[in-house]
Amino acid sequence: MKLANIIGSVVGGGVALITLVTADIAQAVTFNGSTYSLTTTTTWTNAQAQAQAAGGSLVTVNDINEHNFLLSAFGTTESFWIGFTDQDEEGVFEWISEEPVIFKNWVLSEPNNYDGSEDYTAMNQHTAGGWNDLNGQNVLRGIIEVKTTSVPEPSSTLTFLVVGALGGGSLLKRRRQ
Ligand SMILES: [Ca+2]
Ligand SMILES: [Ca+2]
Ligand SMILES: [Ca+2]
Repeated sequence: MKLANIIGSVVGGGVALITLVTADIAQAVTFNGSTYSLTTTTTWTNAQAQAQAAGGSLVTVNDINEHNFLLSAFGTTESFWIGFTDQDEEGVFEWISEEPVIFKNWVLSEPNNYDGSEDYTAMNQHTAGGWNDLNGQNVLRGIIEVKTTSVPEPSSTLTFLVVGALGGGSLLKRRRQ
């Protein structure tokens, strides 16, 4: 959430919104090149929309270190939406950020796609840090992850764009590198 958005909210006079925004900023924490904060209490899809509006997505838990960090930063009792979903293909959970699936922390017997309608993952379910697939219409706060370390643009991509802009020869140019 940018300062301009906060000012906009103040000008707009949304008292409830201001309170939530302030709380999110207070909880923003950083770890290993990412900044984390919380969405409002809402459905998975809306939580993901809030994360995208903040420039990121619902958290991708890449490894045990990030998992442990999340538990220390946000606690082990409240359940939070994370960015793990099988909405595209039943039973195939993927990160909404499209990062590779390396780490998982399902609790025993999960994911179970209960009632045939569970495609979205929450952490701190049944156990500290444990994952469970839920119906996305449940309302929880979600953990937003925004990458704060920018990856420098590869020079080859830059050359490709310049050559392309000049009109032609881009494939040839690219192959030579
Ligand atoms: Ca991550
Ligand atoms: Ca499912
Ligand atoms: Ca489940």
